[in-house]
Amino acid sequence: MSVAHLIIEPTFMQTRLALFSTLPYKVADMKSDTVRFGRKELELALHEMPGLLSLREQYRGKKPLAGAQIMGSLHMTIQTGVLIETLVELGADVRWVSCNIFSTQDHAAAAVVVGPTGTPTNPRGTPVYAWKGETLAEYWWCTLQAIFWPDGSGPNLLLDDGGDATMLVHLGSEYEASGVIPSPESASSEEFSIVLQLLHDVRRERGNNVWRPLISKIRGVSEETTTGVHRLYERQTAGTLRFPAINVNDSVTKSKFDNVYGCRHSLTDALMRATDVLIAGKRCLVLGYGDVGKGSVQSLKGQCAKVYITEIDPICALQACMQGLDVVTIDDVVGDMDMFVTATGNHSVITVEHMMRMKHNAIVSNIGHFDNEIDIAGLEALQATGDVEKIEVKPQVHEWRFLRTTHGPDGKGHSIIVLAEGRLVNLGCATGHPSFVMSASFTNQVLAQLELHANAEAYGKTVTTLPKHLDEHVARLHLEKFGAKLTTLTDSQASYIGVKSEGPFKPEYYRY
Ligand code: NAD
Ligand code: 3DD
Repeated sequence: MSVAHLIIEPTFMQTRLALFSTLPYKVADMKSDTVRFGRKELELALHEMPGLLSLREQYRGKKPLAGAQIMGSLHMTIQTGVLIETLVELGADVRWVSCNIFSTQDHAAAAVVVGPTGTPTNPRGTPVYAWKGETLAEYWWCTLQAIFWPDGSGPNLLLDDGGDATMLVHLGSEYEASGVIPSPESASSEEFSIVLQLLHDVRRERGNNVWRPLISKIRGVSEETTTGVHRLYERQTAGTLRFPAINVNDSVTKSKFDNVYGCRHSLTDALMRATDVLIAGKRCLVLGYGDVGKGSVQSLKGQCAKVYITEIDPICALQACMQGLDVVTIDDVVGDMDMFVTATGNHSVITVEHMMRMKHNAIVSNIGHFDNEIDIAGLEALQATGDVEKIEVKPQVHEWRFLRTTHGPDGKGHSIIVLAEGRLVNLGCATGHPSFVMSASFTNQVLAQLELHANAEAYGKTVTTLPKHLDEHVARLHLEKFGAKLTTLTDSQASYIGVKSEGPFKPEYYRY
């Protein structure tokens, strides 16, 4: 056997996957039935996504995104599949990963890889590196594969959800410039130690000039969610943002719809699929009463739960009072609640101490972007010392049994039921928001990508939102589905309220 056959590609951590693989995609399965199911659901979803359908019709045959190389890091669901195929129809070259280890819908990933004209044995779709149940090392391996095109080039646009892709390219180039990559052992979390290991391995493989050339070609990013936007504004304030960013989350037709009505639909869907527990009459604590918290409360109240909230912000707290909600602190009520839902975008909102005081079999979940809202790491530390036992009920549903408490059955330890390992429950234990809601979010994403592709350099290294007339356009595209009929302003009415009869209908400072 020649020596060449003995050269073993270095693999990334325990993934047994080559750091720079030549895999054209990696998904859970490419069985014909999986692909057929995914394609059928993509077809059905498109009918429920009038905004994306309208963009495809508007730009049919025009390819306005020709030349765009878009790397996307956003939950690989059926709805995201429609987004991806819209970007491709508009001329973009796309590579994709999910932004969460549990949110991929495997039939969506498979159908997107095959594409509308391909077959499982001859895929002609979009390279996707995502499968439900990735390990953290596999997740970051996927991100690395999607960032590099087969010709070694990188993206010129990012489409991000939570900021992981944006963070990786920024940290990679910053550590190259400083010449030092912190040691993985110095990381404050298991996940960040994996990121650092990835950067070390890339430098070992390809040297110290990989990320700076790559980031220099990235013209901009469009960011999907609140937490990712927060990270972008932090970089803008610190002066470390390397390219313009469009904050898609704060398009009104995204955050006041997806974050509210999407969570209203998908939270109880997830709780029911995960536990089959009756929600009616149960005492449920929603932590955070922002857009997602408001939708989550509506979701639970829709099932006649008794809902309480926690807040730090007096305005949101007052809003809750006006909705007849009790505004409490978790410390005061933790032992009385049957269910917990964190929706703060903050960290350590539910601590191990809180979980030790919870009722037996209390259900604990998070609907915020990251898994640090609930102190899962703290639970794992107790598991390591033998104080807590983790029992899998089914994937993404675990009983954590405390062995030292005495308020469980027969005076023994109590248990809690943690969903999706503290990751966002609506995508980990269900399929997330419905297509119609995601249509508004993703119409904003496509408009943002079109704007960046056409005019990125005009923005500087800033975070901006799309103009109001586009927000109103997105809303308009979705009214017909409901049979809604708008009233037309007369000229005198328009001048009376100081707007144009064709809009925008609100001043910039208007809060919806
Ligand atoms: P938001 O800023 O509107 O709301 C968060 C609220 O939490 C704020 O009102 C804030 O005052 C409050 N808060 C912060 N720290 C708190 C604490 N320690 N205790 C109590 N309240 C606290 O943000 P949002 O748009 O509602 O998003 C919340 C999170 O959900 C973000 O991480 C966002 O990325 C994510 N998100 C998830 C989905 C999903 O489908 N799962 C959809 C949209 C957004
Ligand atoms: N998110 C919720 N449901 C989703 C779905 N069906 N597909 C893709 C993403 C989905 C998350 C979004 O709400 C995202 O916009 C966010 O987290 O803000």
